[in-house]
Amino acid sequence: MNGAQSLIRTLVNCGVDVCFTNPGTSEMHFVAALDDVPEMRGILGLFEGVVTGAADGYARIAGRPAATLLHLGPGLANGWANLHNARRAHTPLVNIVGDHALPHKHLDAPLESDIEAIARAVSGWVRTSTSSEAVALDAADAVRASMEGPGQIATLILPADVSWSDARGPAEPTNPAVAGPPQAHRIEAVAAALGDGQPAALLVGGRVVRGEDGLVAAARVAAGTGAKLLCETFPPRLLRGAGVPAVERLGYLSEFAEMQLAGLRHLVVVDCKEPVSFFAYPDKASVLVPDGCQVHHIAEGDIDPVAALTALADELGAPAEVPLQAAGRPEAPTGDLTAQTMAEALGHLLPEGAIVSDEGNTAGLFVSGATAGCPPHDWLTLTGGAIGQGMPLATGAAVAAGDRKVVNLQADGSALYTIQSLWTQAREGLDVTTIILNNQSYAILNMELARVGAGEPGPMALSMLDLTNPVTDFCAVAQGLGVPAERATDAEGFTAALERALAIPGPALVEAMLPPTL
Ligand SMILES: Cc1ncc(C[n+]2csc(CCOP(=O)(O)OP(=O)(O)O)c2C)c(N)n1
Ligand SMILES: [Mg+2]
Repeated sequence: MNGAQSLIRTLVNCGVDVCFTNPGTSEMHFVAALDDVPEMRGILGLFEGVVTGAADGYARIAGRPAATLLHLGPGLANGWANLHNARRAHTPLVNIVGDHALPHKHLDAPLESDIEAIARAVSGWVRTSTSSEAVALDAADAVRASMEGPGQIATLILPADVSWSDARGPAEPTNPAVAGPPQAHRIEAVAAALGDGQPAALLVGGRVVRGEDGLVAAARVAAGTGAKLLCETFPPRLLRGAGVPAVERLGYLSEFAEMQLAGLRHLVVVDCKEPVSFFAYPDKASVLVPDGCQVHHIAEGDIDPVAALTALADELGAPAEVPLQAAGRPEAPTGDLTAQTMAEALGHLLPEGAIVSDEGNTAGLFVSGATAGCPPHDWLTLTGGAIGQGMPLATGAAVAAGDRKVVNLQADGSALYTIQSLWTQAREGLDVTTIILNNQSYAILNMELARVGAGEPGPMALSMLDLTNPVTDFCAVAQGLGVPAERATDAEGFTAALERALAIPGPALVEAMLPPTL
């Protein structure tokens, strides 16, 4: 057994049996070893941003890490933006980054670079494996590290000679530390503070909103105190729909978020960050917690946030029954195809148990409202603001999804960063319905241009935000990458095309032609 074989066998022993890859020469022993360990499913992505985003999407749904295989520093750097999003999502993810053989490194061959430096900026754990005898233990450590706390990125750098030299054999898994129980004094103090009758809100995210237990615990606290229930702006995975406690997401626009938080005296923050505005704007606040509002944390460090919220609800004597989202879908829309009618069509048709990868950006504004009463589904969002995530995330989610349908709500500009995700979807037969929101614009940047006070834009400035020359033909692109596609120009046509696409048990794409602004 060589190092690569012992590494892959160890990953499988540790429960990592999907590897999204984009390999090169230094990873050829790893690639060859895939046939020796048939339990490992290798999935090729045609750009590293697809590979890393897919690994993120996979873990958000599977609840356990996938591996990536990346080619030295440049491969890792190409995949970096979606690793940034995964880091923000606290996604467990194991990168295997190939490197030159150790005796080759000092020669400064063309692909030599400081891989550890690039890796450290997104990884909670980084190690370069230095011998084929140690690589199995290194791999087991990497998997364990990826699952530490809420989840993080672990990067194992794999020199080519560590892959090709003789190894002892695979290693067994080691367990991550389990989350600690809630701290009674903390819970009692927050319960007492919330008892003062002043305006309060709960801001929850991360693990709290992934599943029913957390959402019910949060809704109980809200019901028991009269506190408002809010969710972080971009949760990694939000369970929502009919019969599920509904949470209101904090707005992306700081003006809107400030209105949601106005007048609060207590803000209990659980498994997410205290709210700050996405960007700084001249003469506007960056910190969104209102003056005079006390911020409380009940589950810092390694404490299980759902257990802490449940303990708080119990401490408050909160009711067991909480308000649940009522069922309901919009009627099939008619007339012009707009962001609003597109949203209604999706709400009309969204399948039960769907997984939505949402990179809809401005044209997706009304979708949350239109789908609120649909049967229960999971919503995956752009956690780190680095666009080009939606299509890779949908791809990886579909690998983990079993028989659940994945719907990718995808803005046009962001689609064009990682459009080759479609090829992987076609090759693997993944059940993803992509809705391209073709507004032929970087619409949000037109809005931001005005908001930042950059002055009256000239024609050159405006052309930097305009995608009309030429207008992308997404149907042609999709078909070229092996995915059937239809273009829709009115509400009835879109609804019918979406219904047909959803009925296909594999990838399909609908291109919604939308006005350039909402
Ligand atoms: C990696 C990365 N590059 C650039 C940006 C800046 N950026 C933010 S939104 C945007 C354009 C989005 O356009 P589109 O996806 O079509 O959505 P729309 O604004 O039209 O709704 C760009 C370029 C970013 N957020 N991330
Ligand atoms: Mg656009």
